[in-house]
Amino acid sequence: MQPSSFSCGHVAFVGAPNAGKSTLLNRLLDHKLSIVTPKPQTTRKKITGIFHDDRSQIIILDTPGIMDPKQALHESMLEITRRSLRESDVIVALIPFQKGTEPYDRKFVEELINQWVRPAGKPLLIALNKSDLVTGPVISEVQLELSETCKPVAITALSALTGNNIQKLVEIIRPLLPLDEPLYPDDILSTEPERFFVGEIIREKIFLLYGREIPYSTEVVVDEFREQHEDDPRRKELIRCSIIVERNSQKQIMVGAGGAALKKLGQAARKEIEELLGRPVFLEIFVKIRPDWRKKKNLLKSYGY
Ligand SMILES: Nc1nc2c(ncn2[C@@H]2O[C@H](COP(=O)(O)OP(=O)(O)OP(=O)(O)O)[C@@H](O)[C@H]2O)c(=O)[nH]1
Ligand SMILES: [Mg+2]
Repeated sequence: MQPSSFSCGHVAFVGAPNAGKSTLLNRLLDHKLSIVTPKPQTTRKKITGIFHDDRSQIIILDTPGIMDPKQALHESMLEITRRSLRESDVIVALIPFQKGTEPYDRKFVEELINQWVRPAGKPLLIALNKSDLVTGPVISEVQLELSETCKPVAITALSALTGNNIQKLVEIIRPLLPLDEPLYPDDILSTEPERFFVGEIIREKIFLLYGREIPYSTEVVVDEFREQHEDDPRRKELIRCSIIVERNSQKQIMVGAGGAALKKLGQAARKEIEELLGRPVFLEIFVKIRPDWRKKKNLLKSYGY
């Protein structure tokens, strides 16, 4: 039986690309669910992660970072963020500290609050992330400034990277959740299927292993995911994926001399997919050219955007 003071609801994490939204989700879940890379625009779709403790169930919606859209893909990513804000009961705006003359990006925060958070009409919490990057009075100064300018229900500084102060975030979210019983069983971490995360792992490795435009010009499609028969635990699971690129020159970079780059990608991805699934897999990757896929609505739709 759940304690009578139980709270449950949906919380959207929003912010700039690279703010640390996915890192924070993973830290709260104590599980690597959402992919994280040092490059902006890593997350392209909504990732649902479910946080459990004995007094709460927080259904966290990790969203694509808000940017100026340059092509149809970006428009779709922003629509995913907009929809997540509508689906949420509470919004956590994740604002990272930055090194340099300005402690945070004031211009972006104004846009974030006025154009994204306010229209959604939900209670606003502000989490100042990357507090490990700054020292001295700047943390309390920024908290004070943003309390006055943005009028959030609550504000806290934390570090998703080190885990410092993340429990405090749970404490300020909990009283704002509308439901008094859980929506999901307590052993469920996400509502997305395994095959979605298989594609995400491959995308993460592309972001980490390839430079310049390559990560942004690629998409991963899981074509086949043949579940293993339970009565034969040694049989490898077959996963067939396509990496979509825009041009032949990108395909050549993707594959590399003698196939070396693609092999390295496949090895890195397979290792992590096996950790996720807890069983051996046979991973086949094909590289396909779809000119200008990021601009074509029908292709984007078929890739789930
Ligand atoms: N120093 C520091 N780095 C952090 C912190 N949180 C996240 N990062 C780093 O910031 C980078 C971006 O993190 P992500 O979690 O991918 O950021 P995101 O907001 O999900 O980015 P998009 O998916 O592109 O919108 C990674 O290199 C993280 O390791 C933090 O608290 N401190
Ligand atoms: Mg992310």
